[in-house]
Amino acid sequence: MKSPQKLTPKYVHVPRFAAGSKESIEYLDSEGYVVIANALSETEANHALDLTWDFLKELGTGVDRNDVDTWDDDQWPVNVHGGIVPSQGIGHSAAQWYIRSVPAVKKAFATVWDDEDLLVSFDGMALWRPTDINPMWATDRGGAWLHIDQHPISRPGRQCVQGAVTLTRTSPEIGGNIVVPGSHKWFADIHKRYADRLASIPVDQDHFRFPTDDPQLKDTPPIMAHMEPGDMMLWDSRTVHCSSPGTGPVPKTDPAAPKLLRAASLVCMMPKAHSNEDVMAMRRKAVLDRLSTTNWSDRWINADQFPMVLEAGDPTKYRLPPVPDLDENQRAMVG
Ligand SMILES: O=C(O)CCC(=O)C(=O)O
Repeated sequence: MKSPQKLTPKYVHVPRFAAGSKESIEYLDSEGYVVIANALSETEANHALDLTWDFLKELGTGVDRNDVDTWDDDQWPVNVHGGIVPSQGIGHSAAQWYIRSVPAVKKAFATVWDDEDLLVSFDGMALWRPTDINPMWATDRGGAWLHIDQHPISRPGRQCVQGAVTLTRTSPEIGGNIVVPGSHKWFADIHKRYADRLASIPVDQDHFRFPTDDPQLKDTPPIMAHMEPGDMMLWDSRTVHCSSPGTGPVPKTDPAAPKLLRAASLVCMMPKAHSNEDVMAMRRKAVLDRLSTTNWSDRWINADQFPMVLEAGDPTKYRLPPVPDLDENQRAMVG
């Protein structure tokens, strides 16, 4: 079997489209992903980054934005796979609620679904710490966790479009999100190609690791699209994707002004019509309990119960953010 490390994504500049444009939808339909230019302005992206640091500080473990010595795992929130912080209240942080409320973010999703009545995920964020300070902070390498986020049998067709709003500029050295262009069109055959593998995956599990020795990847290798601060990548949950560090070396950290290599907000909106009253009742309670979720809003999935989160140690050492004071628009997105 091919070693995952050999599957090196190609860093490319792809077309970037306005939120809500017809062209963005055509590109998403054909390629399985699309980059929305400046869903947040650079000023909004910087504000969201400040709010992200407020969240990290308010965890109460001593994380200090200006002191990289306080960013190690004993103080940092639990992170999984590609440096994603999925829990400890992040889904209800002021940063995440701010990003979800920026009109262009909703507009992009509303155009995908041709529906304004959307529920938002209570997702987390990819927060990559500088690997020149600690190489152990490197995220999983692209290829190690190439996946789709939709069960190939129980969820046929387009069911979900995921998003990642980057607050920082990507570069070939740093890395970022990777996608396999057009691979959403492979989805319908997965149950035939990988019947054995699928047999061991519960039908309600929307995560399928895509084999890195699949011959289709030879002709269509993964790409890593350049993203400016505030850009949002949208991808169909059937599209093969993940994230990966770049080729390095990463920018040298200034100890007087340390920075995250990457900060990206995971955000996903689906039609409310795909959900139901029981799920929405759980979601309203999740706001009060500050529980995070995966990308799916049509089903209740509690990210604070991820095995990797539970195994990572004592969740009570982190203080939760305050219960968010949601406006009417935000409450409508809870359901
Ligand atoms: O952009 C990233 O960090 C990867 C996100 C991802 O793979 C996912 O949310 O499924």
